[in-house]
Amino acid sequence: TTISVIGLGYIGLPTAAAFASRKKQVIGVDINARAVETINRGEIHIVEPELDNVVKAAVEGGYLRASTTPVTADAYLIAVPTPFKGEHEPDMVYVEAAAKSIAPVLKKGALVILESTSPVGATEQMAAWLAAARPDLTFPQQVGEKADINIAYCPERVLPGQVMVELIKNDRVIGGMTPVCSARASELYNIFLEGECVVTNSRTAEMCKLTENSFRDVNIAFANELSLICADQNINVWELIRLANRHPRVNILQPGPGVGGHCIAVDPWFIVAQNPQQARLIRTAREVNDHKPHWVVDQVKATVADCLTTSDKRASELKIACFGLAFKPNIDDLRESPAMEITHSVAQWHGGETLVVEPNIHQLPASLTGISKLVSMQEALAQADVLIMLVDHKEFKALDGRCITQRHIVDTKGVWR
Ligand code: SAJ
Repeated sequence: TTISVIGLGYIGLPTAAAFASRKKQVIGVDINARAVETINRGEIHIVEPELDNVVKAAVEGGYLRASTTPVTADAYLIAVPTPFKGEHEPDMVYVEAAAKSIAPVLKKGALVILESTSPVGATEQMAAWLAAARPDLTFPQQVGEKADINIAYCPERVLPGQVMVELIKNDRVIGGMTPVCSARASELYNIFLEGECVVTNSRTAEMCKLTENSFRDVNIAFANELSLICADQNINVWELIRLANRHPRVNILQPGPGVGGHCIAVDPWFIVAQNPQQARLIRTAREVNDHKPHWVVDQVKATVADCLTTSDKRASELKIACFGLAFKPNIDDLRESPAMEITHSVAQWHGGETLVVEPNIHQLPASLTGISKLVSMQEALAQADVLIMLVDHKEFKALDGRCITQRHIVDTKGVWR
């Protein structure tokens, strides 16, 4: 079996490597020539624990190679991004381009799997693009089980930072366009999967992926809303949640500076875009979570004002230290990070110096250079008048509370309570 993975990013590359590690011939395809070169050298262009070793072994063993042009294969897995277009609408251009790029090399008997997070109906749409490009072949939407090409939707559900473990251990939802499509897709994933393949149709599988991330978003929104209410009522929200969670049927998540990353803050909008009338709770949860960084910035402004009333310093002499930039703890990923958004707003607003502590990076991102300064945790604690805790990195949690002499603190993660 030859497997071709289209899109060698955070999902495609680990998946390609997982198949190759089971001694399958894998050809990864990406439009990014530099990523292709890097992979062919046995190296990786993304940060993910353990991925480097698996890719290196797969390339050296001759099981994995990358290319910028599509090739004929027995199975295709499409793992390209589905970003927004306009106001929170899913943009299917990359899926469309991927489908159209494999269409000319598609041979009778091939299996095509879509893994990208997609709106409901995307797999049928992809099948239509393929059918339009290849009138000489038959597809499941035309002839059902007699089709020359099998098509399925099988969403990824791995947690960044634990991809190589979750890819193999997690159960997998398999949404074939027909039962045979599902059976073939299950057989393919069973090459490396230790979790179970759970079979359904493509529309349910598409909705399932969106549902999982919306569930998490709604639950985080509940925690974030509680944090606003508790601040107003002078109640410690972390203690409150700890107590409420002692109830056998209550399990509240943790509030924070907002919701970041490329999935939880995006996928719920795909549901809202398709069902704006019905998806009221899902939309509101998104709005609650997106509002949280603005609320934190207001808290910072109020805390700085408070600090000024008790200090003999002028505003331009005050130093503010922001702890953490990443979108969640113990990673270096700054994209779509509420901590970045808050730090940027604070640094632009504040007349004095803004210090940044982020143990996982060595250099500030471009948007923060010139308006803030990357310093060590010790420097920030020694110099700053106001502390803002944004990400509960292990280094910050390990800090001895006696090192903190500041009285003016905004703690969005309850680390320094
Ligand atoms: N967060 C909170 N409070 C919490 C938990 C998380 O504020 O109690 C915040 C994080 O700080 C972060 C954001 O939510 O800013 C998202 O982080 P996350 O760890 O919940 O999720 P992601 O984005 O890293 O990965 C999610 C996972 N989905 C679910 O857990 C349902 C992962 O399994 C998916 O594969 C991934 O999205 C994806 O690719 O869709």
